[in-house]
Parts: sequence; structure tokens; C-alpha cells
Amino acid sequence: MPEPQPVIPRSWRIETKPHKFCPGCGHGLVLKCLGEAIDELGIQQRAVFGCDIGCSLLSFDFFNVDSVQTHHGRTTPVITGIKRANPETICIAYMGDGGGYAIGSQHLVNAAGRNENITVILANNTVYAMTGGQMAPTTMPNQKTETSPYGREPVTTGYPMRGPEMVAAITREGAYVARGTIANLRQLKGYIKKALENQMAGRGFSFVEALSSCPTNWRTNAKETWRFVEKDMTTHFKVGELKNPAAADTQ
Ligand SMILES: Cc1ncc(C[n+]2csc(CCOP(=O)(O)OP(=O)(O)O)c2C)c(N)n1
Ligand code: SF4
Repeated sequence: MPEPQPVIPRSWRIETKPHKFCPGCGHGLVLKCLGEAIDELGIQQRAVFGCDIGCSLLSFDFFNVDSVQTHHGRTTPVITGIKRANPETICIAYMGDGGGYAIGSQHLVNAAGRNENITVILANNTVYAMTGGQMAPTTMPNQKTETSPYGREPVTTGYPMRGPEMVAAITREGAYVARGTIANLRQLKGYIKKALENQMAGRGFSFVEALSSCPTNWRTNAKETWRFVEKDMTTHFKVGELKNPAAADTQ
């Protein structure tokens, strides 16, 4: 019997696989969900993929769709411009928590506030991974990082930023907002699909945060990595939908 082969999304670019993320990295899982969502919605020819700087940039050649790579958080305005100039495209901005919530947060806030008809997918791995694992706005209390060697101390450095809650608070009706996790890929793919459908329906801004892993900078083995994503992160970052205008339409 031949070994069963992993099913690769049709929208992935085979020549660039295996991909460049570290073993155990969550980025590949989030992008698999996105690839399957693109396939299932049949939008590969219309999709435009933008990735940020940070480890997300390793996905610049990930898909067989038109792709662009930009700087910290600027993926959101670049993708906004592409969407405005080509309204028939389905535009996706992909970034990390450092890019979306810190260095480029103004772009996320203003695109969400204007209800731009784009989809932002943000992988939250609680650190600035590409630059060596420094503390990010999403770093958990007591979490040790390169710049918080004794653990994040919230009184002086603040509590972890809750991005989807912020986006939900500043968006108008029409916006779709959810937080998924690589610990539940079926659910995460469902959220990404609904976000893309929200854009296809022209309702406005859609945002999905994915709780993700960075074993390289967390310095965790497989078991510890999974426990951190499944248990520790979800104590502070609640998984679920925060805004779903399609559900409201059917009520
Ligand atoms: C304006 C700017 N400031 C700082 C940097 C350096 N830099 C490159 S990647 C990165 C961290 C990215 O972290 P995140 O967005 O969380 O993505 P991750 O690598 O964790 O996936 C930083 C600080 C930069 N490229 N541009
Ligand atoms: S450093 Fe972390 S986020 Fe970057 S590719 Fe490796 S595991 Fe993934």
C-alpha cells in the first residue's frame, strides 16, 4: 500500500514547497486554512495575497495567486489600494501581531474604521519572531522573551493586546471579526471562509486573528508548544466570532 500523501491546497504553489517556516510553526497551518478556503470558494483567479514583514514574509511565494510583500502593517493600506483600484479582486492582507498591533497598528485601526472591503488575517504568536523573539503587545503575563527575560510584568509593560476585541469595537455594521486557533483548524478555516465571503458580499472589513505557535522563539518542545497554544493562550485570548453580519441578516 502506498503511503497516503498529504492533501495540498490547489491554490498553493507546489514549486515553493516544502515551505520555509520552522518545524512546528503555526504560519503554515494558518496558510493551509487560507489555501483551502480559497479553493472551496473558487476565488484563486480573483485573489490577491499581501504579506507583511516578519515571518509572514516567508509566504511571499506561497500561493499561485497574485502576491505582494510590504513592510510592517503596511500590507493593510497596500491591499486596500489594490482593492479600491480593482474592486472585482478578493484582497487578503496577512501579518503577525507585531506588524498588525504594534509597528503598523495605525493602518489596521484606520482601515477597520473606514470599513474597507478587504480581509486581514493576523497570526498571533505572542512575540516578534523574525527578529529573535522580543516581547510583543500580545506577550502573555509572565511569559519570558528576549526582552522580558524575567517574564512580562503587566504593571509596567501592560496586559496583552486583544486585537479582535479592538477591531470589533471600532468597526461599523458589515464587519466580520473572529479569533480562531491552529488548535482547531476546521473552525479556523470556517472563520477565514466567512471573512472572505463577507468581502465577496461587499459588506466591508473582515478580520481573523489566528492563535499561532513559534516553538523556535518560545524554546518549547512539541508538547509544551501545544499546551501553550491550547491552554495558556486561550485563558487570555477567547476563541470565537465577535461580529458576524451574515448571521444577523438571517435573524
Ligand atoms: C518599521 C520597522 N520596524 C522594525 C522592523 C524590524 N522587524 C522586522 S520583522 C519584526 C518582527 C515581526 O513580528 P510579527 O509581526 O509579530 O511577525 P512574526 O515574525 O512573529 O511572524 C521586526 C520588529 C521593520 N522591518 N520595520
Ligand atoms: S521563528 Fe517562529 S514564527 Fe518564524 S518561522 Fe520559525 S517558528 Fe515560525
